[in-house]
Amino acid sequence: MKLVLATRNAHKLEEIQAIFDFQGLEVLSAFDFPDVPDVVEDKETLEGNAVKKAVEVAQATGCWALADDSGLEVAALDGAPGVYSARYAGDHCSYADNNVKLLKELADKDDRSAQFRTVLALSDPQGKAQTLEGACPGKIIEELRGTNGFGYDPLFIPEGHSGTFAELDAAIKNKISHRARALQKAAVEWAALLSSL
Ligand code: ITT
Repeated sequence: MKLVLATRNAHKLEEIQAIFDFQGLEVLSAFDFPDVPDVVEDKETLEGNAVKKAVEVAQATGCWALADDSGLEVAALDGAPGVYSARYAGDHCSYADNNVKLLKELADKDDRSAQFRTVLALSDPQGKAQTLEGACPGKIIEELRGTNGFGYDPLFIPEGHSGTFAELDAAIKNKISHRARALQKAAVEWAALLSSL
């Protein structure tokens, strides 16, 4: 059976494929279906957007689909950028623009604690979806460090480490990240379901 990873983010796709063993499934991604329209992420929660992405891609392709919606939640900013992490600095902004904006918003804040959170949604071809999540606590530093990864990685030090996600080896990020934790949970909770596809 085919499973479509409902993302057009190449970094995310690479991480999901490195973390999760899809045991015998033929794994495709949104890049393999150029005619499937981009999903508009207009929900107010990570859960809402994850379900929307999984359901729309499953219904459009006729395959099971797995979507990941992730965000950075900063305590001193009441959980922002959260569900708006991709476009924090405005529509069509770059990762660099978002990092500049985050540093500006945090300039006068002492509390630098934050977490990354991932919600995974798995949808059957008819659009029936289920979700689970993973989080990674840490803190936001005051200057960009490292070149690995993507997004806010150069500003985020995960708890228990001294390097940012962008300084740590990809293999370490892929063991401890929000995405890794959600996928580890999926491997347990959805094992029977995924192996029956
Ligand atoms: P898809 O919807 O196509 O999967 P996307 O980039 O829009 O791709 P999200 O909405 O889930 O994906 O991601 C929101 C943003 O959160 C993303 O653009 C990054 O800026 C940030 N982000 C997500 N995961 C991250 C990670 O592991 N490290 C750093 N930043 C991350």
